[in-house]
Amino acid sequence: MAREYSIEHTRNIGIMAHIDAGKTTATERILFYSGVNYKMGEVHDGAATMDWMVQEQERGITITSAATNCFWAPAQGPFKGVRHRINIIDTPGHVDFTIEVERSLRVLDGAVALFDGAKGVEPQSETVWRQADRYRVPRICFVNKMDKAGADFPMCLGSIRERLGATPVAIQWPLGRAEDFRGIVDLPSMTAIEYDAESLGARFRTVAIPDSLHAECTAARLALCEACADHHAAVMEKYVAGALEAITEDELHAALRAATLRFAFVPVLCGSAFHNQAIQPLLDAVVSYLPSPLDVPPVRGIDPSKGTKSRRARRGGRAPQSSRTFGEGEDTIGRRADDAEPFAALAFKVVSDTFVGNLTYFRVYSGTLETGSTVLNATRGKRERIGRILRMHANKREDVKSCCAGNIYAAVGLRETGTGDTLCDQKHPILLERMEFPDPVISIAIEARTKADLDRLGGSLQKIANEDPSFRFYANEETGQTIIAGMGELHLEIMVDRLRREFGVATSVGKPQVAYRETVTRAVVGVQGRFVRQTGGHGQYGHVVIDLEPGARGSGFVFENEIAGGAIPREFIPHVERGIEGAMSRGVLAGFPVIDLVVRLRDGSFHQVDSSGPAFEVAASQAFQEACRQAEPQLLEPMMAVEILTPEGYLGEVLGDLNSRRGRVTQMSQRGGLRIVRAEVPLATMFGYATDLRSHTQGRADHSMQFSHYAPVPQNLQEEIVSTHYGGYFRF
Ligand SMILES: Nc1nc2c(ncn2[C@@H]2O[C@H](COP(=O)(O)OP(=O)(O)OP(=O)(O)O)[C@@H](O)[C@H]2O)c(=O)[nH]1
Ligand SMILES: [Mg+2]
Repeated sequence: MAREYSIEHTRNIGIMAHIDAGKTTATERILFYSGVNYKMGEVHDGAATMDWMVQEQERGITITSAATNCFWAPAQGPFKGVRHRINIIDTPGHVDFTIEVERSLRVLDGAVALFDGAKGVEPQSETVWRQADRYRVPRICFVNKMDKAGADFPMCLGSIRERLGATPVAIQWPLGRAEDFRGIVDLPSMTAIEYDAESLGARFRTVAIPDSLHAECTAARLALCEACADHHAAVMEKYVAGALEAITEDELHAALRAATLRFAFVPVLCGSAFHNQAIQPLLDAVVSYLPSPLDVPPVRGIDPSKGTKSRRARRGGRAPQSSRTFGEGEDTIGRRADDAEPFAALAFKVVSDTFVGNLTYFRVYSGTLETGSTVLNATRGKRERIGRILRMHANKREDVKSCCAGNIYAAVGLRETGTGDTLCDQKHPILLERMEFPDPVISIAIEARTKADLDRLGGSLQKIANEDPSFRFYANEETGQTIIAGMGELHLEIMVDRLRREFGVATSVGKPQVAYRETVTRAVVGVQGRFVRQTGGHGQYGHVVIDLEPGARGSGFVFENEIAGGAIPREFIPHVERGIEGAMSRGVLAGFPVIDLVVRLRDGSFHQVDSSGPAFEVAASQAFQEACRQAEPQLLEPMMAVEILTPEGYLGEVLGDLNSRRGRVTQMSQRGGLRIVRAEVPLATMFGYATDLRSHTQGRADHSMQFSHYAPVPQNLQEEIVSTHYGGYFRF
């Protein structure tokens, strides 16, 4: 099969940043300049190609990550003039949709981190930066909104250094600032470029660097050469000799590429997406410095017939700590980004589409696949026939006959495949590392309005849950209500809206509730669980002895098997673990999920005839519940990291209000006339905060908040919650 573009000339990139930094606007410009779109879609007109959902268009925010692709031949750099295929994923900035960033990072090779030029690094940018660190995704930075009043490029470089702990190296310098912003100075070539407003920035011209900028740009180029010296012999030689003028553009581009791929530093560019300035050099930089699939290590997996690595249930509501793939080890298999290798792909997103049914997005790591062939879903041990393969442009699609290594596609009509599943060649099975998803922190009760609504409710919720692994639903057995749970108020609001519009299910909605957790505070040893039934013929027998101790916060559930000498036969051990996991979903204190503990299976006994897996499950569950009762259980509540930007004059009100919400201020700083307050506040007191803050400060303060960690609930509140919640609201 012929491939249109070699792997070397393919880029899979994501655009990520705090809410409203301009990711979607930048992506729209990319599609315009690369010739995919003939018109520019504006977010605030509800016309952006990438924000195609109604809810996105109404609110002017991105909710779900959208994939698209374009072609670009850079005007400079090591690949000058060579057409490249760029697959782009535009991600949402709002923290409630962080799952979208997480799953995108898993399948991308490189990323563009965007910043608001007047604000520098904002909280959600910090979060996505750490996520990208975890997945080892090389990145470049683009300081956007240089046309805004207060835009300050050096301030942004400083905040990248301080807040992200990264080493920013400017490769451009802004030409003018705020309303005077008109282009950039390209530091490797020391040329200034002005963008023409009439042609929406499509035309540009080279102008002389204004005298007023000469000193700044010369200093910035010196810093660039110094940073590049370590990554290129010729640059080093000339730098040491003081022959800065002699360092060529090509040498600098080569050094920049090497340094970016090695995570030595991050190149920083600037521009204004909205005013169509300096997007083309951003595309050049994507091709020049970000990796092709060949530049990242081969993906690793395990042979599915050999079972999974030691299991660890994460119930802490915390983002997973896993790396992109399994590490290199004896029992893992590597797959190079090569069409000749056996097929291996990861499904990272499932969308139910009104026209074509289930659309499963996947990233091909190795090999090729033709339509009509059958693959193995190694995660579920099921076969799937690939009837249609599509290449996606936001919500538009193009049929392709085959797909090849290093690209992103969507398959139509897969029945068995969920987010995070591995698809592979049946003859060469491989299981890539699963994705882990954060657990919901808030929930609300919903009730169908009519009988007809009720009939459709379950199926519709199931469809939404298939798409979004951070969304859950279940029935509250006590009240008969349906509970939906997710990452924040906005997340749930959007889901209720989707139920109504997409699925035609009208619901009434209750008040949001916090997803509490339970844990234990002291270690107990030698707790017995015994399940014995003597019924007529075949009986039941399971017996375990366990130790239980508190685990580190965020550690989830760790199970250690210390059975030696066959006190419990090997085949029953997984049942013991499953029994405990089951019991953990409903704690002994108030029925909330139990997290952060270590269970050690020490001893037990069995019966030659009567013992069975289910009997051991029951015994383990009983032992666990008893151990929890003895281990002083404690209620945990989600704590939010809140950042508030307020004019000095409202600081008193803001702090007083935080105090009344059981908040603890962790840091205060200043930027211009604004105070930045960072605090840790229990989620339970933060519902409706946006409205309250607006009224306290006449709409002049701004805030953002994200889940930080679980912390013990103060004793007096714990008693109150336990007495009102017993029966368990949450079962995930
Ligand atoms: N002044 C100015 N405004 C911009 C610029 N880029 C984007 N905007 C505006 O900022 C707002 C947010 O832009 P989006 O592109 O939706 O931002 P986003 O990062 O995609 O936002 P989310 O997807 O919701 O996280 C819109 O009103 C844009 O018109 C820019 O360069 N300058
Ligand atoms: Mg967006």
